[in-house]
Amino acid sequence: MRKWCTGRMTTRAVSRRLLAFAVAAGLVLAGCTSNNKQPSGAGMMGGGSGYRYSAVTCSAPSPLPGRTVPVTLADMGMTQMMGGTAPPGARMMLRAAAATVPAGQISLVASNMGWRTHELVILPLATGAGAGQRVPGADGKVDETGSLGEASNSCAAGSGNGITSGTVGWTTITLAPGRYELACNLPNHYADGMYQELVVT
Ligand SMILES: [Cu+2]
Repeated sequence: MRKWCTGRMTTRAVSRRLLAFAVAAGLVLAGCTSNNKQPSGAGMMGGGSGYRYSAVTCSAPSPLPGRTVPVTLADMGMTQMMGGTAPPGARMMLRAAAATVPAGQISLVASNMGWRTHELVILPLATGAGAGQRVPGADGKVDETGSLGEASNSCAAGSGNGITSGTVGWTTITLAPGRYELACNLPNHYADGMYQELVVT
């Protein structure tokens, strides 16, 4: 702070303006965070983790067929301009509101509260395999063989070009008892932590 006070007049004025802007932006963000309902599992990330939970601008039809399972997609990006691009090591997350659901029709509703574009793919888990153990290829994506469906549309059901920041995508699938893995398979997103096991009983 001291260097701003000793800087030239013009630099000082600009710095003050930037500081005021940063403070204002911080207040706005803090307001958003406290007003928005935190998704279940958010506590695991700890307070002030840096994850952004933005309001979503659309919603899935209600009710959807079968059991509805909300899924939160989030990241610690900086701008919506990034689209789905993410380097290895970026922090992002995928959290389903339920870890166990009864077999049958299940509607997964994925809300993208992050900055980046995301998606939700439902993959079978092989016996003995755990979520997060798939090895991405050179393209940063995991093998989607056996996929049971996906929500990758903005404000719409089914497959598309991704769930853009602040929107919702959903899909209804029928799952037999077993273990499944919910994942975001945009490049590097799986390796960056976007996966969770879903047990169907
Ligand atoms: Cu993602």
